[in-house]
Amino acid sequence: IYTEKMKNQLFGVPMNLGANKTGIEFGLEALWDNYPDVFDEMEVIEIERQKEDFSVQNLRYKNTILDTCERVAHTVNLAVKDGYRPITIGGDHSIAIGTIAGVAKEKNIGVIWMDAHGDMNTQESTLTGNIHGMPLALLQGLGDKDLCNCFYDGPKIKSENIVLFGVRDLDEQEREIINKSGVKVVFYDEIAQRGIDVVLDEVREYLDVDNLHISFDIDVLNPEYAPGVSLPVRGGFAPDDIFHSFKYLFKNYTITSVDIVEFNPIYDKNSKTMEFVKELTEYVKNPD
Ligand code: B3U
Ligand code: MN
Ligand code: MN
Repeated sequence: IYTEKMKNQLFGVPMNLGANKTGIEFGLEALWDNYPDVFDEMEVIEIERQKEDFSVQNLRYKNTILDTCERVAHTVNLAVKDGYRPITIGGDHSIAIGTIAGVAKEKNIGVIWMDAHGDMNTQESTLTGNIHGMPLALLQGLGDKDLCNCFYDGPKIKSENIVLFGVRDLDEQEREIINKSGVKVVFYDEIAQRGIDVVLDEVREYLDVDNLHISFDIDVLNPEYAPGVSLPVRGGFAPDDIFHSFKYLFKNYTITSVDIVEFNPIYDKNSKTMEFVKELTEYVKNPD
């Protein structure tokens, strides 16, 4: 049978303020320069700096991040309405506040959040004040009200429809927030011990949705393979594990949308990370 392939639309968001780290904003340019055939048609959503209240230390650059995410949500939403699968390249992970809001307004989605971190801090629990450590909480309606109400008021995703995958570094209070929320956490160690196929089947059984958004933080990889991230964490996946998981997810769900975030070319070695991002983007653009 002939099934029509979903058309992709590639977006780029050169945001680094959520990580408060230099380098992430150069990721898109590096990809563009090195692999023009893959990233040619990427539409860039620019950062427009807003006035910030710098006495606020626990939500750094909140106003600019909110403004950017509102525009990201709007753009992604139009793409979804037009029948496209938006693929958004970061930028830091704060941009997922926008991408997921844009998709969730149209579709009932589950989210698999592949990350070494939990990204479930709030302005009360954060130790860094960096908003890229908070998006998954905000999307469930936990944390700063303005950010929670990005694009439209209220929570975007039900906690029971979220799986955190590959985690190996949680802050103490963040762990409590996660446990209370009911989000399913699959730690990297468990995947390494029990095997990725067993765990993926369990995820499939648990996440009882048709539509799935993949939010992929490159630091879920072992830094040996992907050193080009702002906050490397020991351990983690090899690229083959990731392609295997993506294939499984594309086979078992309708993948509505994908984020690929946190590429920082300043810390890359021999372009390893950049090449991985290129290959993953190619796969998502043309999954088999
Ligand atoms: N949990 C820490 C560290 C962190 C979160 N996400 C990343 N790093 N990439 C925080 O800042 O909230
Ligand atoms: Mn992240
Ligand atoms: Mn991370």
